[in-house]
Amino acid sequence: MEQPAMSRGDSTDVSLPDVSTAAVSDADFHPAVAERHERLDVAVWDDIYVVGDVHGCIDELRHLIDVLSPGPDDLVVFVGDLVRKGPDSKAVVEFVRERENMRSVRGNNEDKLIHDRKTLERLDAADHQYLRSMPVALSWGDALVVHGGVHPTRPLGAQDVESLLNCRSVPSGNGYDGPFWFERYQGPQRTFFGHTVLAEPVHTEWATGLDTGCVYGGSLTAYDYYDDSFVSVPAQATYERRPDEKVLEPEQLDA
Ligand SMILES: [Mn+2]
Repeated sequence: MEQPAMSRGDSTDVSLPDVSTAAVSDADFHPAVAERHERLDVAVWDDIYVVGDVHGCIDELRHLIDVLSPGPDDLVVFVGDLVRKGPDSKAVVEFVRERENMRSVRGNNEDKLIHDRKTLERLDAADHQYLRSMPVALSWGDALVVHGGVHPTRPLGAQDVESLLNCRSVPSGNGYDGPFWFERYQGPQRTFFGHTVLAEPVHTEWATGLDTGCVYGGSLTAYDYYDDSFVSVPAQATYERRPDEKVLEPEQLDA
């Protein structure tokens, strides 16, 4: 039976998930993911922001961080794809790497560099070391951050690194035709993701999509976790062209 995706706050009789059972541990993941899962102790952080795909857009990243103005006790988590396509991947990697309160999961574009399927001339050994150190999954409470997404019906333990990095439509392989994993997914984790380019952020009870296509002339978006709100800054240029059919409009999704 298909249940409609719900926006948080739509209905007062939606029971909140039991965080004790929705909290993931290494044992829940595929072994290859478990060794690249980082569990965060969020008690040590005040605010938490989750940021969409940056793709080398350093000016927009600086602008967004200026607007958010996180203090040293506020955490900024990125959904991956810091690199490639945009103007200055190296500057973005350095920006995140140099800040104690910033973390990113691995995106499919970091994965291409890690496995030498693509190269970026300007990245040095320290940059590559940092890319390899990035976790595939980050979690706290009942929250999970992965680049692509989680399959809505498969157990988490059956989803390998490749799957979490590239998940988009279900069944997989039909690109931007949908249906999409986040239209079907019913928890138990609240999952934050990038990878699928959206005209507007997706925000359902269980899934929050943050790639608003900055490198394609869209915007760079952050989600304020405790305030349950979005902050976006516009792209300063269109750095790479993308066909309209590969940017998801809200009306294409089950609401
Ligand atoms: Mn991306």
